This record gives sequence, structure tokens and C-alpha cells, in this order.
Amino acid sequence: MVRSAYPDVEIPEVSIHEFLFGGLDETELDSIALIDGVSGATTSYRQLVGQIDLFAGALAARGVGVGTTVGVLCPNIPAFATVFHGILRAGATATTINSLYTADEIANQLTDAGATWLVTVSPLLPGALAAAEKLGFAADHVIVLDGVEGHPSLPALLGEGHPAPEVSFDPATHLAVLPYSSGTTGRPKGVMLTHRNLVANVSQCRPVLGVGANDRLLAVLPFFHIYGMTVLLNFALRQRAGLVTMPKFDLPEFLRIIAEHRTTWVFVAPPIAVALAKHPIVDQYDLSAVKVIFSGAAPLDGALASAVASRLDCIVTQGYGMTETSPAVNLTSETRDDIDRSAIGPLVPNTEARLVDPESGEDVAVPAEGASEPGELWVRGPQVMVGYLNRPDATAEMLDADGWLHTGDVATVTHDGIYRIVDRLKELIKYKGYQVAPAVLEAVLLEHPAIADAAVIGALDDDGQEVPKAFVVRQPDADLDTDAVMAHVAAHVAPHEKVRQVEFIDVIPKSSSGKILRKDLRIR
Ligand code: 4UV
Repeated sequence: MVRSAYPDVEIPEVSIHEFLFGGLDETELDSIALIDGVSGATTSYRQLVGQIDLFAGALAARGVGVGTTVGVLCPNIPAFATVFHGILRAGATATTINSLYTADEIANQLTDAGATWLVTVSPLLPGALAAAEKLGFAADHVIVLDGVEGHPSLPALLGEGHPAPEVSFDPATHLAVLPYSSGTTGRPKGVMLTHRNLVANVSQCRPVLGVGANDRLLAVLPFFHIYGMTVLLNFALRQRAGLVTMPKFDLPEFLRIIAEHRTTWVFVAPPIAVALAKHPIVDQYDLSAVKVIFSGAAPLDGALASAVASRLDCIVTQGYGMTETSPAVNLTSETRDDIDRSAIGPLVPNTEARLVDPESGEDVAVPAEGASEPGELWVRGPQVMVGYLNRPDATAEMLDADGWLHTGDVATVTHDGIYRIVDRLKELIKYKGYQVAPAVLEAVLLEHPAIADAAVIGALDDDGQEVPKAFVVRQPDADLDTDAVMAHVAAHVAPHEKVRQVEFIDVIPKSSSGKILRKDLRIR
């Protein structure tokens, strides 16, 4: 077992709201918390805190509080911060929903999470309303921030002027958020994260990443996903930095916003790093303010990272973690230029890890020089989830009795505590850093009458990025080609979940118990 080399940090026993906003001084209150990257509109910390209180008050006036779960289907706009922290301030739990989801996927998450309210924006209203209708929500339970007839809007709710409610709960056990993750296997499940989990993970990032009040962080990675939620939204606000929001990735707009708002830290997933390294238009923008490009959510190739660093003349560093760990487990400080860019770096404070040989169940030995043999990474710390909502079976599979979370990722470690992810045992596919669950796609494929059997794994595209690939067994005499398979899946799932490669095969390799042998498919 290895414990983080960082000294332990104190994790205050307070709500995430108190932790982030409780200690703001006058200078900090007047500084800029959020900048809308598209319009340039700014929100000060004072305005943000005021709006959070009013939103919490409006929710409380409607009976929303401890025990209520509110769905948040909203892209990265400044109002996300108001809504998210307003819900938590009111004592309710936020289940953040992928803005790309289909109406069925939204409805599934709302149902599974037990949500009774939904907050959204007018461009996402068709999917939101179709889902809300399936669940039988009244129109006044669907808040449309930018205002649509028949639904409460953000200005109207804030304008009611209700003060923030007095709520009391135990931050160590009260659920703050329920983001969804498929974990090691199966369909997405609600990840139960407490106020303490969120406070802990921001506290664990603080000594490692040198973000401060003079920094501007680019927030294009979605706040609904744990990376954006903790490492961008919450961490940036605790550091009193300015968050520049971007609702969706578009390379020229991304470059324009970086240049115009002189962002100093840009948080990306590896496919954006590919664009930064390779795309000719990158040279047309003044990116000189960028100090750090921070990558996470999927493996970052060392040569790619070096190409970005030299092209932008900046530091490239990375973080590793998962929804189930709030998420940060490993972070490389921007000051550690001794660490290879393809490594995920050291454990964050208060974190313990083991690398366990999946065959023998023994911990791998850490050599005096060089890297260890690979082993499954197990982690323990205050950022580890309580479990999956209503899924004791899935929780027990991932979280053992001693509190070790079995990540399903395979890593090596050096004697000085530098980790590197080298493989993945679990089914999960990362497409552009988004989760894609093979089980979801396999179920969609099997609905096609011409498909006898199917399996989905991650394969690499020409840029070395992971994409979902389907192996398909046709029904006897069926006339089915690659395009038809792709079109069928595309019609039923969100854009990031589309199958992007297809291979026809005679039989899907399976174990005697009927489990798909994904390893055999990967070897092909
Ligand atoms: O549950 P999830 O979708 O969570 C994430 C979390 C990402 C981040 C990003 C920056 C951080 O500082 C941080 O702490 C966490 O994506 O997917 C979890 C799985 O994604 C893969 C790995 O398989 C996880 O189990 N993954 C995440 N980060 C990396 C990674 C990475 N740096 N290198 C390789 N794989």
C-alpha cells in the first residue's frame, strides 16, 4: 500500500456551499467569478453568492430541500453555477445530466435518481419536456432558465426575493450530487457523492495545482461531468479564480475565447490536445496567456503532450480519476517538470493506493528503480463515493469491505510514487473523455432484426483516440452493411455514443458463463 507523499490536508466538516463561499472577503467578493465566453458578460463573486441564495430561497419556497432530487440539464453557462450551488444550498441533491442525452436517456436518469424537478435551458427543451412528460412532471417543475411560457425562469425565481433557507444536514453523509457513471460494467448508475466528498476533493487539489485569484480558467469541459464539476467549477471558485464558460466545443470559438479572455489554465480532454497539436488554425490566435494545458478523462500520449507544450510554449500536465472518486486521485502539479507527460503523477493528499495483480490477487512489488509490474489500481480516501444509488450489488463489486475502490484501471508505479495508467480491465469506453457504456450499445444493436449477436469495445482511430467499435454477427441471409449498423445505433443514442467502427464476425467470443470475452476481440 502506498500513501500520498503530500502531507494530509484538513477537510473541513462543512457543506460545499460553506466551504466555497463562507470565507469570501470584500476584495474577493468584488472579483470576477464567471465570464460568459460567448457574450463576455461577467458575474462577480458577490453577484454569484447573492444569486445562489435567491435561487435556494425560491426552491425552498416550493418545498425543495433535504430529500428532494433535482435534475440539471444545462450546458456550461454562468447560470450553471447559480443553479447547481442553489440546489445544494437548499439542501437538495443535484443529478447532473449529460446535455447530449436523448429524451429516453434523460428520462431514465431522472427516474433512477428519483428526481422530481428539472432545470434546463430552452435549446434543450424538446428532450427535457419529452422526458418530463414521461415522468409526469407538472410544467412548473421544469425550470427553463432563459424563460419559456408556462415554466418558471431564472430571472423570475430570483426576482421573488426569497432569502436562502436555514437547512441542516450532516455533510459527511448528506448526498450533494448524483452524477451517473457506468463504472466497471453495465448501464449508468447514480454515484452517491456527499458534501464531504466534494469538499475533500477540492481540498486535495489545492496544494497540488497552483491556480490562484489572478488566473482565468477555460471551462469548456462540461460541469455536468465530475471533471468539470470539481476540478473546474468548485476548485476554481475556491481559488477565487475566474471561470470562462463555453457551452460547447468548437475549435475556432475555443481559440477565440482563449485569446480574447487571456485564459491562463485550459482544461481539456485528449482529443482537444490533438487539435491543439495538429490543426493549422491554432497559429492564427494569440494563445500567449496560456500557462498550463491540463488534460484528463482519457489517456494522454506523451508525444502528443510534448507537441502541444512546444507549440503553445506552455506546460502540459494531467489528472486522473473517476466519477466514483469525486474525481481526483492523481494530479501532476504544473511545477513538476521532472514527471513524464504521459504519466498521471503522484497521488493527491489523503489518498492511499494499491496495485493488485488481477490473476493472483497479490499486491505488485514496487522496485527500487524503474516502474513496477502493472496491477489494478485500488484507491482509498475521503473522495471515494458512498456507493451506487439503490445498487448494493454494483457497489459491492467495486467497493470492498475495507474501503478500497477497485478502479478497473491498470497502472504501474515507480519507487517515488509516480503512477502511469497502462490498460483498462473494465468495459468502459471513453470517447472524447465522455463515458460510453458497451452494455447500452449492445442492447441497441440487438434490437435490430438483422443482428443475431453483437459486442462493443473501444478501438483506436487514426489519431490514437478511443472510439466505440461494434462486432456484429448478422442473422443468416441478412443483408446488413456497416452504414446500416451505424445508422441504427445513431438513431437511438446520444451523438457521443455512436458506433464509429463496425466489423462483421461469425461468432462473438464468450466464456462458458456467457460473458463476452472483450480481450479476445481487442486482440483481433
Ligand atoms: O468516471 P469518468 O468519466 O471520470 C473521468 C474523470 C476525469 C478527471 C479529469 C481530471 C482530473 O483531474 C481528474 O481527477 C479526473 O473521466 O471516467 C473514469 C475513467 O476515465 C479514465 C479511466 O479509465 C477512469 O477509470 N481516465 C480518466 N482520467 C484518465 C483516464 C487519465 N488521465 N489517463 C487515463 N485514463
